[in-house]
Amino acid sequence: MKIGITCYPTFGGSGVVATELGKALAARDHEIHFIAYDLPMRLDHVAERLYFHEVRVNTYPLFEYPPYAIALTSKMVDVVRHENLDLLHVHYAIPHATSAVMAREILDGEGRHVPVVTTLHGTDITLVGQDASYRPVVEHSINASDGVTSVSDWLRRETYEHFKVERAIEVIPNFVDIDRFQRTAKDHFKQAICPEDEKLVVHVSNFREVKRTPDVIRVFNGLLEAGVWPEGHPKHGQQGGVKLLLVGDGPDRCTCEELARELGIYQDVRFLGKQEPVEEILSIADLFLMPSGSETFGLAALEAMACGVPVVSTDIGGLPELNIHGETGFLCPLGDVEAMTAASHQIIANDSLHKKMASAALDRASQMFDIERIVPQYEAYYQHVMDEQAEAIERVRA
Ligand code: GMT
Repeated sequence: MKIGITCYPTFGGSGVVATELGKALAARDHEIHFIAYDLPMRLDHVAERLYFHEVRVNTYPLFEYPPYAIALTSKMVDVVRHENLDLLHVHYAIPHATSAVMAREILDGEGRHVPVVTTLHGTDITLVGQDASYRPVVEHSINASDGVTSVSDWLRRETYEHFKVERAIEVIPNFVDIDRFQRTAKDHFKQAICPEDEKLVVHVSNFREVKRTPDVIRVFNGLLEAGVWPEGHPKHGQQGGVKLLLVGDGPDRCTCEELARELGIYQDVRFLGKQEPVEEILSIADLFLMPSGSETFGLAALEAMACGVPVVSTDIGGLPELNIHGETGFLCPLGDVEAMTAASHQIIANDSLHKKMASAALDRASQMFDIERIVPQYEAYYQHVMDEQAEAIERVRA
């Protein structure tokens, strides 16, 4: 198939999923055309059957707000016409689904029928999409898509609850490349970050308010105070024994830096900024923290689990579909720093529990969310949508 993929190219789960999906589809002999305003973050190498088309927004003194959705629609039309695409797959409804539906209408007028598949990812449904300034258009674009998928069952239910959507929504969960996200020895980091073989807690996010990153600092502070030096270590019983690595950047980073300074723990926290490849860091972690206020799936937690890292997360959104309480980690009430600290301490201060959870995390990631299992679900869904459209065209002709 020849597939056009549109996503947000910057840091963020939907862009990562879209890019990894495109790369996997290209490896499975499909021709993939990314259509976005910038090169997607993880589209970091040239490969056969992978193409990138940049959307350029022409500015004009009259435009206070450059009309990106229109420029994207025009680019989609152009790429479908010249590359003979079979299908457009857009990730995150705003404005991608709207542009794709409009592009489809323009192309329909030329006798080209290109179905649109929309994947709902997160705040396009749970937050931004519900704002009155977007809602009617989001609702229309979902209903007008030829196929709609969501990344968790919870998100599917939320969509039905908050929007007038009658069409079927297929749940296709996020995925991870088990061969790439693997556990490795900590050796190369030992001197630089944990010279005394301290445990490593990791958090990866875009530091937006919804990620509640200051809670990561507070939980980590609680762990330091409790102390996690293993038995037999000369410092056993003392405070410390753990370091925190923070990957990513965004609005709350400064707040987190200030909080770490205020608590006097800045020397135990490393702010690494935007890092790729993230698997190098996850592969040496002992615990992953995700205290989010809203999370439709939690891709970063899945990537950690694939590296055999137990997860302490909030018990919200799609997270319980990923992180199994008491097996792959713990689920705690939203904002309950004490509970998250106790859960984290329980895992990293107890070697046998840690081992058990690490192995359960890896098993769950590989048995349920391996790329080899999920990508064929997208292929089958594309085929289903294309068959349905072909039948509908036949019916009209007959
Ligand atoms: O919706 C967002 O706020 C951003 C979105 C993204 O595009 O980065 O994240 C969502 O999509 C990810 C990939 O499907 C999920 O793993 C995240 O849980 C989800 N984020 C939220 O729901 C906050």
